[in-house]
Amino acid sequence: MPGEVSPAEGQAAGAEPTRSGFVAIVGKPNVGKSTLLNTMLGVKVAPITPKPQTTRRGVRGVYTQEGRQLVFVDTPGFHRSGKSALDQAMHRSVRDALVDVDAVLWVVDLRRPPNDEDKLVARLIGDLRDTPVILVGNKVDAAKYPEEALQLYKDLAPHAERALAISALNDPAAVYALRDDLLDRLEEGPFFFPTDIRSDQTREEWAGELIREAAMIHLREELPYSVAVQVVEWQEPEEEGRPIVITAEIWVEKSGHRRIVIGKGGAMIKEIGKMARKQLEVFLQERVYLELEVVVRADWRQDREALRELGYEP
Ligand SMILES: Nc1nc2c(ncn2[C@@H]2O[C@H](COP(=O)(O)OP(=O)(O)OP(=O)(O)O)[C@@H](O)[C@H]2O)c(=O)[nH]1
Ligand SMILES: [Mg+2]
Repeated sequence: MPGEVSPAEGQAAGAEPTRSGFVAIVGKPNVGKSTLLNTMLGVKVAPITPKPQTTRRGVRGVYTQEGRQLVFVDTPGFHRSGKSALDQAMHRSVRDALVDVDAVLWVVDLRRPPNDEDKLVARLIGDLRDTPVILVGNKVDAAKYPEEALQLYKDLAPHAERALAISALNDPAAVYALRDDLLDRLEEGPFFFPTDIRSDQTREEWAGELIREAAMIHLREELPYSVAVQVVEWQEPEEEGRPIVITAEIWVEKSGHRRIVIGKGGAMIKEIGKMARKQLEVFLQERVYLELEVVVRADWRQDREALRELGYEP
């Protein structure tokens, strides 16, 4: 994996050698993996929604501090695989993320005891022999019996080297303590990303994820899962005071879906656009004009070519 990106600057002559490492974040859907990543980095690199299976590709988030670089790999929630090509691509991206990493964070939801999906993840990481696994019990802020729950998860991962209870959403200090622990154990190695880089996504991919996040939050039932977003144009303003113009396609699988995403008199697409634009403006610190088009791309979830275009194919 590290071979894919070229080592960056950061090793000044005579300076201390740099330290670096990869950390995979895995777990079943909706436990808070992407929230944990975003809190670790202090910026929003990954989309978060209350719905399971939000993350679809293994996004890398980079944290660099004083000669040390941690590369986190956020992964799609590991779930009982459906038959679609998308489901299979998501599974592969979890398995790929576990190859060649220096540590694995297994994130679980302490509000509930383990279920079959957690057991699936436990089996997956149980096969890792030489990689340290840290069990991260998340959502402790909302858990009734956190200690009991954490113990049940520990029983599923007897090889985990430690277990902790945190709230990725509400207790950044606990997340930073975990980050410091990971920084402390880094071994000597080159930086894999330039020091000012926070993720391996292009700005278009990142913006597309924020738009998809807004769509997933607004849509119901099966629809959040049949939507994909492709940013097709990004125009920086030519004059001061003008907005950045971002043009994106929202892909749906059927023309019936298209009608729902557009909504009565365009009400739904307007809401989605408003939410996405606000988020984009917060992070870009600039005005944004968002142009959204809903496109029917029949059965894109079964279409390997479409999955490649969307970057979902690992
Ligand atoms: N109460 C509470 N909610 C949390 C916490 N962390 C995350 N959440 C919520 O859990 C939901 C899922 O969070 P995500 O970060 O998208 O979860 P994920 O594991 O990345 O989900 P997938 O990408 O679908 O696998 C969101 O509604 C978050 O706000 C936490 O510490 N406490
Ligand atoms: Mg996620």
